[in-house]
Amino acid sequence: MQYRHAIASVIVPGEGKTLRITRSELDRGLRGLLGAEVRFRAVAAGENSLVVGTPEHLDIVRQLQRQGKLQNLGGEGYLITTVMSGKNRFIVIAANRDVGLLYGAFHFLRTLQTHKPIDQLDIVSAPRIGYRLLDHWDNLDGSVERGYAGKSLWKWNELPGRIDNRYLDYARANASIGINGTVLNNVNANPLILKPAYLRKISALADVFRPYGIRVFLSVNFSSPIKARFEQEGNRKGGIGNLQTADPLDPKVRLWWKDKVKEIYRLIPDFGGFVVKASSEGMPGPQDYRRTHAQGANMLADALEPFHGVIMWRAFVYNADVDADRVKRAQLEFLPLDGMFRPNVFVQAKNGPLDFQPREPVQPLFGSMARTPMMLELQITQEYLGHSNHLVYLAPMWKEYFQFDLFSKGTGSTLAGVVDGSVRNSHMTGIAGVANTGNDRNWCGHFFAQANWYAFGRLAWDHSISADQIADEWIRMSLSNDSRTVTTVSSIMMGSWEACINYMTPLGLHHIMEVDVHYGPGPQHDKGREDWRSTYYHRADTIGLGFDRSSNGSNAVGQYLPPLRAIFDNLETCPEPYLLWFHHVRWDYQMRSGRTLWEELCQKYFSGTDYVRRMNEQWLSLDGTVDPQVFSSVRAKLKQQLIDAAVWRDTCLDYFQKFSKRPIPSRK
Ligand code: GCV
Repeated sequence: MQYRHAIASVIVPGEGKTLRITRSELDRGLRGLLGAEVRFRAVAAGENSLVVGTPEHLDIVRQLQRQGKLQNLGGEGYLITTVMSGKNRFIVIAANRDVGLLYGAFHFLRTLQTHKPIDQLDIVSAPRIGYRLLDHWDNLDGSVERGYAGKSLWKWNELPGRIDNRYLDYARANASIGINGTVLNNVNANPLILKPAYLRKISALADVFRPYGIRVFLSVNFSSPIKARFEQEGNRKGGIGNLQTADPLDPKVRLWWKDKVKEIYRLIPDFGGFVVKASSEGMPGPQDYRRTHAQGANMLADALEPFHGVIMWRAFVYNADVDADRVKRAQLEFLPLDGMFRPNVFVQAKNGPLDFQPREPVQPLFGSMARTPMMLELQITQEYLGHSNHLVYLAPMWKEYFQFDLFSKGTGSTLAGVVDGSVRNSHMTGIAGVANTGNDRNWCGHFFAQANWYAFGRLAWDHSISADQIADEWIRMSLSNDSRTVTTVSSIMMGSWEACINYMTPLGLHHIMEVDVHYGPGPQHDKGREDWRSTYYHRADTIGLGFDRSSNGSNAVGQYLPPLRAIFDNLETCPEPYLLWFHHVRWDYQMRSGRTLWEELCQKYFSGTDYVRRMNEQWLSLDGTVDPQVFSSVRAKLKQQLIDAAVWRDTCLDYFQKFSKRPIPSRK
């Protein structure tokens, strides 16, 4: 009733695609939420209204502009404020650009849908990070690397002729959380993506996404300019050109890329740029020609620079032949190049130095690269966290990473501050999330995996929002505003990540999953390349458990800045969540709880599994209060999660017990 009274009409003047979309989102959203038709008017008509516009279209917004209220909004920010006009109350959504209005409209709809008061609004919101991208690891054959939600959303065989309706819903969903770019294809890039036929398809997608503020980016294969000679390697190394080399210093190669980039911009004037996985996991790169990452990245950056495109050069590198400790490799290869990259190059690193494990310390490169914009890569798809079978709410994990202090400019140099540019006063800022979307009916495989897509967008926009708040919003919008439901679901979600760590890799264990599929436990795995073996990482023996990365071991701790390196180096001060990441610890070592390491390990595995049992019970208590289809699909997934958690617990404890030779303590 209150909302209906406050929104007797809606005024969104002006033309253009983004404004039309804003109007239609408000129409659709308000009709659903208010249960009534929405009256759109050209001008105010002596009633309470929702008024949406830029200074170009509305007097009331020009006034706000004169008062300096639009000053800090940039191109994407917005404000939502209450303005009295005589007896009438206007809710004004104002922005400098149309896309800000779209974001503001979604914020307003969220406010209603989560049942927040709207009588005295005073919301100012602008993104803290510039590039907020989803990275799709989608292959051209429709498969998705590490995708657990069906096939790729992109129907390459139908494009550009047919525009699937889902592209629009994809754009709407992303715009509603502030995502402003999409990398369409896998970083293990097939060079064919740069063929003219594909570029036309991509251009059609870019046309769909553009009015939603979403720009298109591509992953490119460094060997693209060379002849397709290596098809037997699954197209990883072959190219689409006719050159003999992809050497970044070769003038013909540089020209090839310049021409290709021009061709792209002719079709897609706002094309965003390239992501490059080079000299990494068998992908070609500058090192094939004895050139550095900087030389490779700069060649591409030079081609993109005239069009304001950027390079996101990944730092996901490791080489067992060179290093005794895989996690050190990125810093060893990249730190010497700090300051040598062109201004339109990001070095893009995963949150941790290994590979999206359930928990890692932050990649030290974020602290040490002082003169290169660092882009953060998070993984929304749950490669190592139970795929789309396990309910694991990732916002608490991402918050932990964001809040991790790297001490690059003294205390308070958090990862969030490095990524949003505030620590180093830099303006090139970016974050990417490896998408968990696919063509499954529910988009993400697990209903609750949608919460992770949502949370990624919300945190990319504003990393200061709490994980609780994001869960609360998502639950209210996706399930129910009923307070018991909200509290129960929130409690399931909030502890789910820690539970997953506990039943998979507690106390800093890592990379002990089954090989290749990365789903179940595989602590015994001891074959094939060394740095893919579980035994390489856990180092269990009769003395103890864990990888010694202290100054007496691989000295990976030395890659962190003081005082962090000393804190991690010392067994007594190393935070217990990272203990076995940094230390080989005796089985009888006394933990802060008073238990021995072995007892603590058992306790963690049991507590993780117990939490999943409680999640099952809590969910069952919601029977009848949430959508029945959602209820039954989540119930089935939670049952599976409990089975899997117990398998993890029992496999790992049985295996480690062979070394500890201690009894598994009876459970309390
Ligand atoms: C896209 C891990 C994954 C690979 C992935 C790679 C990467 O190794 O298992 O599937 O490849 O990371 O991020 O490049």
